[in-house]
Amino acid sequence: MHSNTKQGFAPIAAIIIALLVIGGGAYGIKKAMDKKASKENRPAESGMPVPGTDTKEKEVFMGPTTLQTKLSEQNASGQGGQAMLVQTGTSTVRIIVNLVGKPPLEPQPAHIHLGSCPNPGAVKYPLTNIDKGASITDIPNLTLSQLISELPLAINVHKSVADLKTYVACGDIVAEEKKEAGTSSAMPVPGTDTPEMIASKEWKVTYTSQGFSPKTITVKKGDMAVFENKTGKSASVASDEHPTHTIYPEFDQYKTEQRGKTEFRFVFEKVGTWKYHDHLNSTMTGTVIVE
Ligand SMILES: [Cu+2]
Repeated sequence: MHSNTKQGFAPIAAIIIALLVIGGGAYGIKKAMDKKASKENRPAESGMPVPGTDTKEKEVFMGPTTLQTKLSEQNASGQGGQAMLVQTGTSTVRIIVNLVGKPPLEPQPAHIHLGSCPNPGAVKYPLTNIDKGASITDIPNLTLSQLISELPLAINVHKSVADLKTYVACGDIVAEEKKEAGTSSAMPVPGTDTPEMIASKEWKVTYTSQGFSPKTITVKKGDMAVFENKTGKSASVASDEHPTHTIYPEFDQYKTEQRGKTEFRFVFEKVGTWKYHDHLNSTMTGTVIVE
């Protein structure tokens, strides 16, 4: 009896310890997964788009906070629109700028400036150049509340790299959370009042030594694909055919300011089936179907 009790104790203690370890491990894994989830964007995770299901950025993250900034036309540019500022994790703010009204073919620099429109001050946070009316920027180590504490700030869009002095659109960031219902919130935009067309999506393609994944993505016209090079080697995403890239000549990382970067962002404005490759390793291929 006595020895039985002793023998029985050891396995029970072992089970308790095991449970504690498993529990602790699971907590750690969950934390890691939460972190990971916050870094990845939804389209890449969910794979193919489901027509009709409008997956908004704000549904992706726990406790999202979104600010909406109206960008007003400056200097009779014919361009205006909006910026969405979304907290996409514990310490990243994503800024999605969409302009409507005859976007020029050349990239347009944009920044968050100190101060207010129409004459904001120094650049506080540079944004991704606006390409054909759209740009997405992730600012790490920043929260929306921190950003709000730094107000007044303004989002300002410049005419071109060559003509930074001419402002084409500007909007003061306001610390008012975007209301769920009023997606359009009656934002007047030059030349249009269809705010629906503003919501463009971002699709992630990861490039590893195994190739591009997903190998084929189906996007909507105006959506942005983000090609992330995780091969550890130089790569350059380019439209077929190698080496001339004439099928979709604009779709060529090397020709953009993102040349040599590990991330290539491109907005697909042409409907069609676009095969591409890594120009530095042309056996690695993928396809973007633009509907
Ligand atoms: Cu090539």
